[in-house]
Amino acid sequence: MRAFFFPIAVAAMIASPAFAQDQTVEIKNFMLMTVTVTQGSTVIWVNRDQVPHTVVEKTKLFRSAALDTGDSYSYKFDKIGTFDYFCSLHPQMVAKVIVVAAPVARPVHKAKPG
Ligand SMILES: [Cu+2]
Repeated sequence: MRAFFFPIAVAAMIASPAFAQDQTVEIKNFMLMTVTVTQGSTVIWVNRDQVPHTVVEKTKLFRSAALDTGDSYSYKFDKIGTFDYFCSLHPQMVAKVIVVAAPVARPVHKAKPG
């Protein structure tokens, strides 16, 4: 009946959350996207519209130049928090980047040998 025992370490690996992960945000149809990333991640914005856009944080933490079609801008988020940003050319375009704590790394305990 030993087939009932599954390796615990494998299950733990599958369940472990991702750490800092870069995320790409497409700017389309005059819309910015709200994204949630872990601390230390880089967000990359790519303009998919046929008009220029910018990404500017409300307190000027980051501020891109005008992005033409296909241009991109990236910013690394080292601080936890909620960052409101907008397009300076179209101020109705608003969204947020929400930065959450990266999970603490924990060693995976091996199952006791049978
Ligand atoms: Cu815009």
